[in-house]
Amino acid sequence: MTEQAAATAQAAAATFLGAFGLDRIDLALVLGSGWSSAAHGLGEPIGSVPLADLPGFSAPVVAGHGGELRALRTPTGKVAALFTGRTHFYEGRGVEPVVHGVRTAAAAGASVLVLTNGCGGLNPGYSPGTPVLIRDHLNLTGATPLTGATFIDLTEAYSRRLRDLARQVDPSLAEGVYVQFRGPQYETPAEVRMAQLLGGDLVGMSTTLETIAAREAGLEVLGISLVTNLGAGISPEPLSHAEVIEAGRAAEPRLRELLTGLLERL
Ligand code: 8IG
Repeated sequence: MTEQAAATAQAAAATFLGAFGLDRIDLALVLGSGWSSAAHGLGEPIGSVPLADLPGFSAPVVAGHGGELRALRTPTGKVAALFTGRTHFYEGRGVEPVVHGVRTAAAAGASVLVLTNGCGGLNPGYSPGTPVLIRDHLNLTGATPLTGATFIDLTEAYSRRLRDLARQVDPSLAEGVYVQFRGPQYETPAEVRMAQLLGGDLVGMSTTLETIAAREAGLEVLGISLVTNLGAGISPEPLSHAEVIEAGRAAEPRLRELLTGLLERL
């Protein structure tokens, strides 16, 4: 991370904390496609700021990818910061804006980061609407948020402790390897077969760069994907943004229980 990136994250954290008279947060949660309605009403609201009002952030571009940072109190009295949207690598502004939220959460004192996303499923057994815990990832973006000789260990990038905690809430949760492509186009059927051959279970356009930045910052990471569609070519249907929205709607009760149970345990 550059000194400039660290300073901007510090400034954003100070602005956010100052807006609500908080001295620190305990954890942060990033909502991906299909997750926002499930997170509605989670915890006791403290307040909310538009991301665009915080140093280093700009408004997200995709409809349904909201752009607020909310502070809320969890049932155990911890303070959580909830990002209702994220910046994606495919927006073309480079890696720094993609991981700025993670760095801001770390600068604000968070020790745990929950990253959620909507993604394509590579395993035909994952029907749309299935949440899957991320066990590991393949970063196929060719990018990294790290600068210089920053040798970060990713052996357990996605915390086993947090995955076990999530399974206490929902023992039926599957676990898989998340493959990040740069996007914004979805994969071709040949790319989907490649990702399957490489050991992937899930394909998406987020999360891996954020996880790398989180591990650099010392955050413990829980990644949860909502499979919203099968990878291209697995089913004869073309991919549509409408099915992404619909899968989120259908999965809402299960995701809400999962997030609620997690907040009771984190
Ligand atoms: I939602 O099938 C969603 N995001 N790369 N592939 C990729 N990203 C996605 C997909 C998908 N579905």
